Amino acid sequence: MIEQALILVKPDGLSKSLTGNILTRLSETKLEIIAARMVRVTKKLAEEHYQHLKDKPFFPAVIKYLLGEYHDRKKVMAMIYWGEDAIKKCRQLAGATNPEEAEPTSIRGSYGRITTRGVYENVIHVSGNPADAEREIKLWFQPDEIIVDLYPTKDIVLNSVTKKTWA
Ligand code: IDP
Ligand code: MG
Repeated sequence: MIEQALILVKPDGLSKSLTGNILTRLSETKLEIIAARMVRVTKKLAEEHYQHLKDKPFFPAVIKYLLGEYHDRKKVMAMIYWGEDAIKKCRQLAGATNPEEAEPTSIRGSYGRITTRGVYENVIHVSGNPADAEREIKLWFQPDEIIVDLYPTKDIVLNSVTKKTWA
């Protein structure tokens, strides 16, 4: 099935200069990158992204992790990978959630760690299933930032909206 997956290079991945290594590993999938942007993550975005973990004891720490509060790089690289079985292929290369249990040659097995605070710093996020992918892609991207029409859109007319443009 042709599907799409949201991929995030998390703050530890950026801080450790792993973007190139991660993209090289993901290129083994032969999937297409159909959107990419650097994001300064807000608390609201982080909490919405990890809403399924909100009752877990490690939730506050995972939010701080995604916000970049444990790293010198307060940013995340967000991408959409698109193609046959995109979610399965990307998750396979990413490896298990717990970096100690991840296959050693997987991305998380190679570069992840468990911190003394108990956070799994596993350098990359990959959507878990098509429904999560849709929810997450709509959180991280606007339709005109994606070069393929993934989901239905609508046109709205905005009045008196202030927008930054080049001076
Ligand atoms: P996933 O990223 O493999 O889909 P999720 O269960 O969706 O795993 O968890 C989201 C993120 O929360 C993980 O990638 C990891 O950074 C963190 N996390 C998940 N479970 C734990 C845990 O038991 N302890 C510490 N951090 C965790
Ligand atoms: Mg998940």
